[in-house]
This record gives sequence, C-alpha cells and structure tokens, in this order.
Amino acid sequence: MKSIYPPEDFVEKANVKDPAIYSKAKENWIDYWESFAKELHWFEPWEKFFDDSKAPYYRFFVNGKINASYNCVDRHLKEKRNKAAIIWEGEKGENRVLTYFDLYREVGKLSNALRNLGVKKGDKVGIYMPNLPEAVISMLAAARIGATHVFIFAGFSPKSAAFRMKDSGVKLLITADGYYRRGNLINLKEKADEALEEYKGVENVVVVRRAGNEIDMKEGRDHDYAELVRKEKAKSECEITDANDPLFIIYTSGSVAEPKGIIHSTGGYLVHVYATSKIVLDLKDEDVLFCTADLGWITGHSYSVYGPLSLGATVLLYEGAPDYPDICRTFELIEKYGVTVFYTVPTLVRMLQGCGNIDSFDLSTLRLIGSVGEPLEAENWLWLYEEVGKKKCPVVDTWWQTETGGIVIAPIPALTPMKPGSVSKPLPGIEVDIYDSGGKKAKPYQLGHLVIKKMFPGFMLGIHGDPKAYVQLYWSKFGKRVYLTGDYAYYDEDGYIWISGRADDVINISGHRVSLVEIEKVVKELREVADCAAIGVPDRIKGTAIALFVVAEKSDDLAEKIKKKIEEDIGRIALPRLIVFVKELPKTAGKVFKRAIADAVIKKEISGIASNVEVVKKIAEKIDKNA
Ligand code: 6R9
Repeated sequence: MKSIYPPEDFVEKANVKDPAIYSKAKENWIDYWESFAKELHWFEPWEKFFDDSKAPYYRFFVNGKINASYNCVDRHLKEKRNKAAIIWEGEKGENRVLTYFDLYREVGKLSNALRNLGVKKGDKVGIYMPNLPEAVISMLAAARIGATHVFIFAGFSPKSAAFRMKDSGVKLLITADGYYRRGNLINLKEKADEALEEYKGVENVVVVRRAGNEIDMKEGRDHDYAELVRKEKAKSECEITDANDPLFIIYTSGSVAEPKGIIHSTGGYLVHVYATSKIVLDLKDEDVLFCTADLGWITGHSYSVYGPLSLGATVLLYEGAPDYPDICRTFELIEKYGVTVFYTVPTLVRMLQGCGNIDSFDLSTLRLIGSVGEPLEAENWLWLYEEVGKKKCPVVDTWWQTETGGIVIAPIPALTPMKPGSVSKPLPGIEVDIYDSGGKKAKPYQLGHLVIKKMFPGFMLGIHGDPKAYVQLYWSKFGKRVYLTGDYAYYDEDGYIWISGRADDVINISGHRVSLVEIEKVVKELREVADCAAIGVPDRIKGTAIALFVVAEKSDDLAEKIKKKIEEDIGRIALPRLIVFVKELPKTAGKVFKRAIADAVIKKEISGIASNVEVVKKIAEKIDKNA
C-alpha cells in the first residue's frame, strides 16, 4: 500500500515538525522526556529520572513532587480562567460548559467535602458514573487530596462494581442517580446499592442528581452531591504528592479469570499523556478535542481528562450512546461544537459509515483524526481520511494499552507518512520490537510477539494486590527487561508495524478488552453447565463478537439464563452473539482445545490435533446450520 503524506496545511502549524525529534530522543533519552516534564508544574524537582534497580518495577521522576489536579486546573488559571475546559452534552441534547475557573471551584469544593468525609492521602475513592462533568471533577478532586481514584465504567454490573471496589479497597463512592442511554433511563444508584450490599467497605456515598429519578438514600451513608459541596469553600490546598504515588487504579481484562487493577503513577503518567497529547494529537490552545471513549476506560482517563486538561485544551464530553437518536449523532456533535481533533475507535468508524449524508454536516473544523482500541482496517482508514477529513486531516492510528497509560506506537502527524492499516512506528523515546517465540527479532511479515524494550514514564506501577501476576503475565516470557504486550504483530519492509490482534485469551469488542476466561468462569458457575468455551469470531461492526460453546442439555431457558448471568456478573459488553449447545468440547491433553473450535468456526478448517476430532466436526456442522 502506498504511503500517504501529511497534508501541507496541517504540517505548517503542527506542534512537531522537526524529524530530528527521533534521533534526539535516541541520543538523549533522559533529556527528551525531561523536556516535557519541565513544562509541567512540580513542587519539588525529581532527583533521578529513571530507576530500574528493582526491575521489572520501573520508576520515573524519583522523589519529584507533583499534583495532577494542580497541573490540570490551577496551572491554567492565569491565562485561561474563562476558557472552556469541558463542554458537556447529555444524550437528550442538554449542555453545560465549565470554564477552567469553574472547574477549579468545583474541584476545590468537592475535594474539601471529601476531606471532611475523612478521605485521606492514599485512600481509594470509587467513581461509578457515566460521562458527566462531575465524573471529571471527582477524578481531579481525588487527585487533589492525594487519594487514588478507581473508576468503574457505568455499564458494568453491580457484581463487577463490587469486585473492583473490594479488590482495591474503596472507602468512599461517588455515583449518580441515573443517566440516559438510547433514550432509556438507567437507574445507576440502584446498581450501586446492589454492589454495596455485596461489598460493605464503603463508608460514604456521594450521589450526583443527574436524572432526577427516584432513589433510596441511606441515612448516614448517602449524601447529596449538590448539598454537600454547596457548603464548601472553593479554595483547597493541593496535597504534595510524590511522582510515584498512585494517581488511579483501573481494571482491565487479562488472560486470567479476574480483572486486574492496573496502578498508574502521578508524575510519569501525567508527563506521558501530556507529551503524547501534544505530539500525536497535536493539541493546541484553540483545539476542541472530542474523545469518544467512556471515562471509565483508560482512553477516557488519558485523553478526555489528564492529557488535554494538563495542556489547557477544551474537551467535549458526551454522555450518551453515539447512535442515538440516530447514527449521525457524532457528526452532529462535531459540527455543533466545532470539534477540531476527533479521537475514536474503529467500531464507531464502522458504524458511522451507516450515516448516509455526511456532507449535510459541516465538519470543516476538523484538522486531525485519531483511532485506538483495535485494528483500524485500511478501508476504514481511507474512509476517515477521504470522506470525513476530506484529505485535510492526518489520520493517526495509535496503539497502546491500559498498562502503558498513554500512546506508544503512532505516527507523528506532520512527520510520519501514513500507511492505512498500520500503526506505523514507536514514538520517540520508546523502543518496541517484534520477537519470535524464542526471543529473536522477527523478519518482515513474520508474525510475532509485540514487546517493549525501553520503558517510558506512562508505564504502570504494577497490579494492585497481585505482584505475582504482574511478573507472571508480563515479564516471564522474555525476562525482566522485555515487556510482553500480549499482542501479535509484524513488520513490513519499511519497518512499519501492523497489529494483528491479541495472542492471549483476551478479545477486543468495540475497542474494549474482554476476557474469555472470565466469561467461561461465570458461565460454568451455572449448575446446568458442564463445560464451556468462549471464542472470538469476526463481526462486521464490533470487530469481534463472542461465540459460546456450552456442554449442557439444550434449552431456550438455559440460553436465556446464561445471558442473564453474563450480563449480571460482567456486563452487557460480554454478551455472546451466538450460544451453541454441544455434547462435548474438543480436547488435547485433557484441556479444552479452543484453537480447534476457532479454526472450525472461522476458517472452516478441521484440526486433527484434538484427541476427539469428531467433536470438532460436529461443532462445524452445527455452525453451518446456524449460519
Ligand atoms: C487503549 C486501549 C489494549 C489492547 C491492545 C491491542 C488493542 C489498542 C490498537 C489495538 C490494533 C490499535 N489495541 N490499540 N489494536 N490497533 N491502534 O485500547 O487499551 O483497553 O487496555 O486495550 O487493544 O490488542 O493490547 P486496552
């Protein structure tokens, strides 16, 4: 595929246009990262940039003192007091604008309220909320007093929420009464109450009145957000936090049954998302960034909150479903708020193609488009470039993970010729490679393990409460200096990287990581289910969907029961598209041989490796009948 060169108008005004950035970062790695760090506000400078003495635990900005809330809010007051920090639109079209001064006041008040409720430095504050301004305020209020926030995606079930709160030890929870999703009112407080039945460690609950629905308020435990903050002063001292104090914990699915709590630092993380917002998203003062991710995912944390706000940009936050009332809603939002930088996921890109009349929207404010979460196919890349950006906007396909905190592999929009379908090259200051199973560098077009060889400030501090898993999952295949990402990828002849997908038992649905092992565990808990296997199958819109193979007596009842259990225990995101009842699952050495099922279903190939090949054939026949 031919390379596409960055549009000239774009290059002229870009934040980074000197190709020497790559060689400079290579020659002086420390200077490179420190130059970004110095643009932020530190209470005390760091003593050492990098400490790898406890590998695979890597630390950056050792003994530096910094506060994330200060950098996202206070730092901008002098020049941007009345500039919009957050523009919010609810699903029904209502909107709110918070200037940097508003944000400062709101964050200050809530942080004082949290202090009064006994929250101290190092305590965990849960946030179970949809995309509301108060969710951002809560994150920054927690950060302000040195508490660690644990955001729980509002779409998660009470059980999932309870697991996350318990695992991290949440002491106070901030939630909302309800919110709107595709026109329906979701009673979030009821879900929170259910979660709190299961996990009793929460002493105080702060409830934002968003939808005005009827809710139970538990005397002594539950507090009305508005009432609580009304009495508070806006002025609130920032806690002096260490660069390596945890800013937040965020849960993600891995190749193990239970979600893992990824811990991120304050200093290194902030420097990384600040730097990448500047060099990859090319954010400038006059930009309005629309990142379509939910705040509950890492993309929302990094590129709706900490990256753009530390830079002093304006963020558009949208509460509802992107396809409500119709699939053109996203374009409406871009036009209405003059969005300049649009950062989204391939699923939405595929969905948006269903909006027939793009040209009836004025999208001329757009100047950069980015994608993350799953592979962006060449045809979808081209559609974004030609139809949405009218060949004026670079399209940056960015690769990264919850664990990396921010973008790792991506083009620098004014510098890197873009190849549709490829994530291009690692950013300056970061070294990645592709290894075969033996740890040798893969040849062009040879599929191998994507690894990271040179750490960078945004990298996680560890897994909450599970140091063994941290070492086992990421550092056991190639040693303590080579981070295993869990993705398969290959190089082309120009050294461009092409991501092929996850190598482990994790799939990517609409850009969200879902653990197949977790689904299997939940389904196997049903008495009627003898065994089961979940696999990912290609899906035109979602990228991947789940097919579930269940050993049990077939009944419509059971299919419904399984769906209900998955929805309750994990959330709707993990619902299978297809449930197939089988008598047996293919096995090798006594273990379920999922590759054989996947090959039979997706490639229509019958693998002979399973000890019970007949079973594989039967599954293939069943799928044909179902198709
Ligand atoms: C930020 C985020 C991480 C996994 C990652 C990979 C996939 C992310 C991608 C991509 C192809 C891209 N992924 N970006 N695959 N091209 N540009 O998505 O974090 O939810 O932890 O998922 O997503 O498989 O390993 P997370």
